Amino acid sequence: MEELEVILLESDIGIAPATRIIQGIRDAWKSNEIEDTSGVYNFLKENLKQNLKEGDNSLKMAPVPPTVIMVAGVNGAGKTTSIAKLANLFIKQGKKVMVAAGDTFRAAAAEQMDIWSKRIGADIVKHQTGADPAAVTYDALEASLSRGMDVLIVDTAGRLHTHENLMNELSKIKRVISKKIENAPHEVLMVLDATTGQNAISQVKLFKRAVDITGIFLAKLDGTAKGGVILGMRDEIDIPVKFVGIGENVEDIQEFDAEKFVDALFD
Ligand SMILES: Nc1nc2c(ncn2[C@@H]2O[C@H](COP(=O)(O)OP(=O)(O)OP(=O)(O)O)[C@@H](O)[C@H]2O)c(=O)[nH]1
Ligand SMILES: [Mg+2]
Repeated sequence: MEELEVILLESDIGIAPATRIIQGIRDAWKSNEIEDTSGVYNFLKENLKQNLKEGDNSLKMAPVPPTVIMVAGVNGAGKTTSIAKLANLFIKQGKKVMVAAGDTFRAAAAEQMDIWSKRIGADIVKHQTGADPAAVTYDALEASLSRGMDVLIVDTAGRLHTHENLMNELSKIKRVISKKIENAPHEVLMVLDATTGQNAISQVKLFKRAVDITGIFLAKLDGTAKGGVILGMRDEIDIPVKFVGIGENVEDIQEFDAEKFVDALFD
Protein backbone atom coordinates (compact mmCIF):
# COMPACT_ATOMS: atom_id res chain seq x y z
CA MET A 1 0.00 0.00 0.00
CA GLU A 2 2.88 2.33 0.75
CA GLU A 3 4.40 1.63 -2.65
CA LEU A 4 1.08 2.30 -4.30
CA GLU A 5 0.71 5.58 -2.47
CA VAL A 6 4.16 6.66 -3.69
CA ILE A 7 3.22 5.75 -7.27
CA LEU A 8 0.01 7.76 -7.03
CA LEU A 9 1.81 10.77 -5.63
CA GLU A 10 4.51 10.54 -8.29
CA SER A 11 1.82 10.61 -10.96
CA ASP A 12 0.79 14.07 -9.69
CA ILE A 13 -2.58 12.91 -8.49
CA GLY A 14 -2.32 14.98 -5.30
CA ILE A 15 -2.30 14.05 -1.65
CA ALA A 16 -6.03 14.25 -0.87
CA PRO A 17 -7.19 12.08 -3.80
CA ALA A 18 -4.32 9.62 -3.25
CA THR A 19 -5.30 9.27 0.40
CA ARG A 20 -8.94 8.81 -0.55
CA ILE A 21 -8.08 6.09 -3.04
CA ILE A 22 -5.79 4.26 -0.62
CA GLN A 23 -8.50 4.35 2.03
CA GLY A 24 -11.01 3.03 -0.52
CA ILE A 25 -8.72 0.09 -1.25
CA ARG A 26 -8.23 -0.64 2.46
CA ASP A 27 -12.00 -0.63 2.99
CA ALA A 28 -12.62 -2.83 -0.04
CA TRP A 29 -9.95 -5.22 1.24
CA LYS A 30 -11.58 -5.45 4.65
CA SER A 31 -14.99 -6.12 3.17
CA ASN A 32 -13.49 -8.79 0.89
CA GLU A 33 -14.31 -6.86 -2.27
CA ILE A 34 -10.64 -7.20 -3.13
CA GLU A 35 -8.86 -10.51 -2.66
CA ASP A 36 -5.47 -10.22 -4.32
CA THR A 37 -3.09 -7.77 -5.99
CA SER A 38 -4.81 -7.93 -9.36
CA GLY A 39 -8.00 -7.06 -7.49
CA VAL A 40 -6.27 -3.97 -6.14
CA TYR A 41 -5.19 -3.04 -9.62
CA ASN A 42 -8.68 -3.39 -11.07
CA PHE A 43 -10.31 -1.62 -8.16
CA LEU A 44 -7.96 1.32 -8.59
CA LYS A 45 -8.54 1.50 -12.33
CA GLU A 46 -12.32 1.40 -11.99
CA ASN A 47 -12.24 3.94 -9.20
CA LEU A 48 -10.26 6.41 -11.34
CA LYS A 49 -12.44 5.81 -14.39
CA GLN A 50 -15.66 6.39 -12.47
CA ASN A 51 -14.25 9.52 -10.94
CA LEU A 52 -13.30 10.94 -14.35
CA LYS A 53 -16.60 9.95 -15.96
CA GLU A 54 -18.71 12.04 -13.62
CA GLY A 55 -20.14 15.20 -15.11
CA ASP A 56 -20.74 16.20 -18.69
CA ASN A 57 -17.78 15.99 -21.05
CA SER A 58 -19.55 17.36 -24.11
CA LEU A 59 -19.34 20.94 -25.30
CA LYS A 60 -22.37 23.08 -24.58
CA MET A 61 -23.71 24.59 -27.80
CA ALA A 62 -25.96 27.64 -28.00
CA PRO A 63 -29.60 26.92 -28.95
CA VAL A 64 -29.33 29.91 -31.29
CA PRO A 65 -25.91 30.50 -32.91
CA PRO A 66 -23.31 31.73 -32.40
CA THR A 67 -21.90 29.46 -29.72
CA VAL A 68 -19.19 31.48 -27.99
CA ILE A 69 -16.19 29.68 -26.52
CA MET A 70 -13.66 31.60 -24.51
CA VAL A 71 -10.21 30.08 -24.03
CA ALA A 72 -7.78 30.91 -21.25
CA GLY A 73 -4.66 29.58 -19.60
CA VAL A 74 -1.11 30.33 -18.53
CA ASN A 75 1.64 31.26 -20.99
CA GLY A 76 2.53 28.64 -23.55
CA ALA A 77 -0.04 26.09 -22.34
CA GLY A 78 -1.22 25.48 -25.90
CA LYS A 79 -4.23 27.83 -26.15
CA THR A 80 -3.83 29.11 -29.70
CA THR A 81 -3.00 25.68 -31.13
CA SER A 82 -5.91 24.10 -29.28
CA ILE A 83 -8.27 26.77 -30.63
CA ALA A 84 -7.14 25.93 -34.16
CA LYS A 85 -7.85 22.25 -33.44
CA LEU A 86 -11.32 22.97 -32.06
CA ALA A 87 -12.14 25.37 -34.89
CA ASN A 88 -11.05 22.75 -37.39
CA LEU A 89 -13.35 20.16 -35.77
CA PHE A 90 -16.31 22.51 -36.11
CA ILE A 91 -15.42 23.38 -39.70
CA LYS A 92 -15.28 19.66 -40.54
CA GLN A 93 -18.83 19.44 -39.17
CA GLY A 94 -19.83 22.08 -41.72
CA LYS A 95 -20.07 24.94 -39.25
CA LYS A 96 -19.06 28.55 -39.91
CA VAL A 97 -16.34 29.40 -37.46
CA MET A 98 -14.69 32.65 -36.44
CA VAL A 99 -11.73 33.13 -34.16
CA ALA A 100 -10.97 36.31 -32.24
CA ALA A 101 -7.28 37.11 -31.88
CA GLY A 102 -7.70 38.24 -28.30
CA ASP A 103 -4.01 37.90 -27.49
CA THR A 104 -2.96 41.46 -28.26
CA PHE A 105 -0.06 41.25 -25.84
CA ARG A 106 2.46 39.13 -27.70
CA ALA A 107 3.55 40.71 -31.00
CA ALA A 108 3.40 37.49 -33.04
CA ALA A 109 0.17 36.20 -31.49
CA ALA A 110 -2.36 37.62 -33.95
CA GLU A 111 -0.16 36.51 -36.82
CA GLN A 112 -0.04 32.98 -35.41
CA MET A 113 -3.85 32.94 -35.17
CA ASP A 114 -4.05 34.37 -38.70
CA ILE A 115 -1.90 31.59 -40.14
CA TRP A 116 -4.02 28.94 -38.44
CA SER A 117 -7.29 30.52 -39.54
CA LYS A 118 -6.19 30.63 -43.19
CA ARG A 119 -5.00 27.04 -43.02
CA ILE A 120 -8.28 25.71 -41.66
CA GLY A 121 -10.67 28.14 -43.31
CA ALA A 122 -11.93 30.10 -40.30
CA ASP A 123 -12.86 33.79 -40.25
CA ILE A 124 -10.74 35.96 -38.00
CA VAL A 125 -11.07 39.30 -36.24
CA LYS A 126 -7.84 40.90 -35.11
CA HIS A 127 -6.53 44.28 -33.99
CA GLN A 128 -3.08 45.80 -33.58
CA THR A 129 -0.69 44.56 -30.94
CA GLY A 130 -1.40 46.37 -27.70
CA ALA A 131 -5.11 46.85 -28.43
CA ASP A 132 -7.70 46.16 -25.73
CA PRO A 133 -8.55 42.44 -25.91
CA ALA A 134 -12.10 43.23 -24.77
CA ALA A 135 -12.48 45.50 -27.80
CA VAL A 136 -11.25 42.75 -30.14
CA THR A 137 -13.75 40.42 -28.54
CA TYR A 138 -16.56 42.94 -28.94
CA ASP A 139 -15.79 43.39 -32.63
CA ALA A 140 -15.64 39.64 -33.11
CA LEU A 141 -19.05 39.24 -31.44
CA GLU A 142 -20.55 41.86 -33.77
CA ALA A 143 -18.94 40.28 -36.81
CA SER A 144 -20.11 36.81 -35.77
CA LEU A 145 -23.68 38.02 -35.48
CA SER A 146 -23.66 39.94 -38.75
CA ARG A 147 -21.93 37.18 -40.70
CA GLY A 148 -24.11 34.44 -39.24
CA MET A 149 -21.31 32.45 -37.62
CA ASP A 150 -22.12 29.18 -35.88
CA VAL A 151 -19.16 29.32 -33.51
CA LEU A 152 -16.88 32.05 -32.22
CA ILE A 153 -13.74 31.05 -30.33
CA VAL A 154 -11.96 33.77 -28.41
CA ASP A 155 -8.22 33.46 -27.84
CA THR A 156 -6.67 35.27 -24.89
CA ALA A 157 -3.09 36.11 -23.95
CA GLY A 158 -1.28 33.72 -21.67
CA ARG A 159 -1.22 34.97 -18.11
CA LEU A 160 -0.01 33.94 -14.72
CA HIS A 161 -2.92 32.92 -12.50
CA THR A 162 -1.36 34.87 -9.62
CA HIS A 163 -1.34 38.16 -11.53
CA GLU A 164 -4.46 39.92 -10.34
CA ASN A 165 -4.63 42.68 -12.97
CA LEU A 166 -4.38 40.20 -15.79
CA MET A 167 -7.00 37.97 -14.21
CA ASN A 168 -9.30 41.00 -13.95
CA GLU A 169 -8.71 41.68 -17.63
CA LEU A 170 -9.92 38.14 -18.33
CA SER A 171 -13.08 38.74 -16.29
CA LYS A 172 -13.67 41.90 -18.31
CA ILE A 173 -13.46 39.98 -21.59
CA LYS A 174 -16.02 37.53 -20.27
CA ARG A 175 -18.34 40.35 -19.17
CA VAL A 176 -18.20 41.88 -22.64
CA ILE A 177 -19.31 38.55 -24.09
CA SER A 178 -22.13 38.09 -21.58
CA LYS A 179 -23.43 41.60 -22.19
CA LYS A 180 -23.52 41.17 -25.94
CA ILE A 181 -25.01 37.66 -26.11
CA GLU A 182 -27.31 36.21 -23.48
CA ASN A 183 -25.97 33.07 -21.78
CA ALA A 184 -22.61 33.47 -23.53
CA PRO A 185 -19.86 32.42 -23.29
CA HIS A 186 -21.34 28.96 -23.55
CA GLU A 187 -18.00 27.42 -22.65
CA VAL A 188 -14.94 28.80 -20.93
CA LEU A 189 -12.18 26.33 -21.62
CA MET A 190 -8.93 26.35 -19.77
CA VAL A 191 -5.99 24.90 -21.67
CA LEU A 192 -3.71 23.00 -19.36
CA ASP A 193 -0.28 21.70 -20.27
CA ALA A 194 -0.28 18.00 -19.40
CA THR A 195 3.29 18.26 -18.18
CA THR A 196 2.22 20.61 -15.39
CA GLY A 197 2.35 18.98 -11.97
CA GLN A 198 0.42 19.86 -8.86
CA ASN A 199 0.70 23.56 -9.70
CA ALA A 200 -2.08 22.95 -12.20
CA ILE A 201 -4.60 22.70 -9.36
CA SER A 202 -3.94 26.22 -8.12
CA GLN A 203 -3.84 27.47 -11.71
CA VAL A 204 -7.30 26.08 -12.39
CA LYS A 205 -8.67 27.32 -9.08
CA LEU A 206 -7.65 30.92 -9.76
CA PHE A 207 -8.80 30.87 -13.38
CA LYS A 208 -12.09 29.41 -12.20
CA ARG A 209 -12.49 32.22 -9.73
CA ALA A 210 -11.93 34.82 -12.47
CA VAL A 211 -13.98 33.37 -15.32
CA ASP A 212 -15.80 30.27 -14.06
CA ILE A 213 -14.06 27.65 -16.18
CA THR A 214 -16.50 25.09 -17.63
CA GLY A 215 -14.02 22.60 -19.05
CA ILE A 216 -10.39 21.64 -19.40
CA PHE A 217 -8.50 21.15 -22.65
CA LEU A 218 -5.56 18.99 -21.67
CA ALA A 219 -2.82 19.80 -24.21
CA LYS A 220 0.49 18.04 -24.88
CA LEU A 221 -0.62 14.63 -23.75
CA ASP A 222 1.48 13.12 -26.56
CA GLY A 223 4.79 13.59 -24.77
CA THR A 224 6.11 11.84 -21.72
CA ALA A 225 3.44 13.51 -19.60
CA LYS A 226 0.67 11.28 -18.35
CA GLY A 227 -1.57 14.12 -17.18
CA GLY A 228 -2.02 12.52 -13.78
CA VAL A 229 -2.86 15.89 -12.33
CA ILE A 230 -6.38 15.75 -13.75
CA LEU A 231 -7.14 12.75 -11.53
CA GLY A 232 -6.98 15.03 -8.55
CA MET A 233 -8.86 17.78 -10.35
CA ARG A 234 -12.28 16.18 -9.92
CA ASP A 235 -11.80 15.82 -6.19
CA GLU A 236 -10.71 19.36 -5.66
CA ILE A 237 -12.33 21.50 -8.32
CA ASP A 238 -14.93 19.44 -10.17
CA ILE A 239 -14.30 20.65 -13.70
CA PRO A 240 -14.56 18.05 -16.48
CA VAL A 241 -11.80 17.46 -19.01
CA LYS A 242 -13.43 17.82 -22.43
CA PHE A 243 -10.60 17.47 -24.94
CA VAL A 244 -7.00 16.35 -25.11
CA GLY A 245 -4.27 17.61 -27.43
CA ILE A 246 -1.91 14.96 -28.72
CA GLY A 247 0.44 16.83 -31.05
CA GLU A 248 1.16 20.07 -32.82
CA ASN A 249 -1.09 19.58 -35.86
CA VAL A 250 -4.76 20.54 -36.16
CA GLU A 251 -5.85 16.93 -36.34
CA ASP A 252 -4.13 16.12 -33.06
CA ILE A 253 -7.23 16.47 -30.91
CA GLN A 254 -9.45 13.91 -29.24
CA GLU A 255 -12.53 14.09 -27.08
CA PHE A 256 -11.54 13.10 -23.59
CA ASP A 257 -12.14 9.42 -22.95
CA ALA A 258 -11.80 8.38 -19.30
CA GLU A 259 -11.40 4.68 -20.15
CA LYS A 260 -8.59 5.32 -22.62
CA PHE A 261 -6.93 7.86 -20.40
CA VAL A 262 -6.77 5.60 -17.35
CA ASP A 263 -5.70 2.57 -19.40
CA ALA A 264 -2.84 4.60 -20.90
CA LEU A 265 -1.87 5.82 -17.45
CA PHE A 266 -1.59 2.22 -16.25
CA ASP A 267 0.24 0.98 -19.33
N1 LIG B 1 3.39 18.15 -28.55
C1 LIG B 1 2.39 19.03 -28.45
N2 LIG B 1 2.66 20.33 -28.57
C2 LIG B 1 1.63 21.21 -28.47
C3 LIG B 1 0.30 20.78 -28.23
N3 LIG B 1 -0.48 21.88 -28.15
C4 LIG B 1 0.34 22.94 -28.35
N4 LIG B 1 1.62 22.54 -28.53
C5 LIG B 1 2.83 23.36 -28.75
O1 LIG B 1 3.03 24.17 -27.61
C6 LIG B 1 3.61 25.41 -28.02
C7 LIG B 1 2.77 26.55 -27.47
O2 LIG B 1 1.51 26.51 -28.11
P1 LIG B 1 0.57 27.76 -28.27
O3 LIG B 1 -0.69 27.28 -28.86
O4 LIG B 1 1.26 28.87 -28.94
O5 LIG B 1 0.36 28.10 -26.73
P2 LIG B 1 -0.37 29.37 -26.11
O6 LIG B 1 -0.98 28.92 -24.84
O7 LIG B 1 -1.27 29.98 -27.10
O8 LIG B 1 0.86 30.33 -25.81
P3 LIG B 1 0.83 31.89 -25.44
O9 LIG B 1 -0.21 32.52 -26.29
O10 LIG B 1 2.21 32.38 -25.71
O11 LIG B 1 0.49 31.97 -23.98
C8 LIG B 1 3.69 25.38 -29.52
O12 LIG B 1 4.97 25.01 -29.91
C9 LIG B 1 2.67 24.32 -29.91
O13 LIG B 1 2.98 23.69 -31.12
C10 LIG B 1 0.05 19.37 -28.09
O14 LIG B 1 -1.07 18.89 -27.87
N5 LIG B 1 1.15 18.54 -28.22
MG1 LIG C 1 -1.43 31.91 -27.78
